Amino acid sequence: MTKCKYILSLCFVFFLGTLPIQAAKYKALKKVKNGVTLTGQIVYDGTAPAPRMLKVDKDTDTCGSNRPSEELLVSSSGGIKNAVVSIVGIKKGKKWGIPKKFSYDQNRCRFVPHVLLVRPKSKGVVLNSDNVGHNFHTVSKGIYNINKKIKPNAKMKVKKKKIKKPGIIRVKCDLHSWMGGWWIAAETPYTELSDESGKFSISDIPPGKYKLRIWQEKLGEIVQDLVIKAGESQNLTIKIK
Ligand SMILES: [Cu+2]
Repeated sequence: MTKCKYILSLCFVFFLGTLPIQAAKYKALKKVKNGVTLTGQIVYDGTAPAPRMLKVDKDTDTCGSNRPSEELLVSSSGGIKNAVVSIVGIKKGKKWGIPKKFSYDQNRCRFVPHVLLVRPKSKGVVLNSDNVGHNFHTVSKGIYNINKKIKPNAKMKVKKKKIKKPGIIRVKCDLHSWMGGWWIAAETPYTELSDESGKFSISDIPPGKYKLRIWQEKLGEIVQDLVIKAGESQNLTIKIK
């Protein structure tokens, strides 16, 4: 088990650097011809481990007490929440569904939502809803790096174009070691997060041959072939561990 975890963490570091494998610029069309919907469920393969407990040992009046980590959320039926599902290789397709403007919160010393999908180059705001300060700190491979203190009940603006390109941004707070979150700057609108039961539904996919990529912060990444044929909707169950 220890060895397995070690290998996964190695994979994770590797993929953090390599996630954007689609270099061509994406073009949104007015209408997608013969668009197909792909539905599916991301499922934990086997019995999921009990959530790791986070040690909350500072500012406890605001932050609360020890609580389960959100790094791997598995439903009673095995569905994994917050897996990033993306189709790689679509150069022209549907309009962006991810808004141009985002809002991210720090509330009771946790990041809300735990995983946020953003559009590259979009603007947004990082709130601090707490009556204690946070030090908002991002880690990424040249996508959006900032290390800034946000005062109690204040906010920080993220200006347009600060998020330079698609990829994964890890978010943390240097004042509260247990705080952790993720921003995913999507390559195309064909990127979604799985819901509480691990389900996703990606619509308007132009027929073609692509890669389906699943990334989960704790389990790493898997990539598989995806063939979309006109008039044939698909439903997939993808097991990861
Ligand atoms: Cu904090």
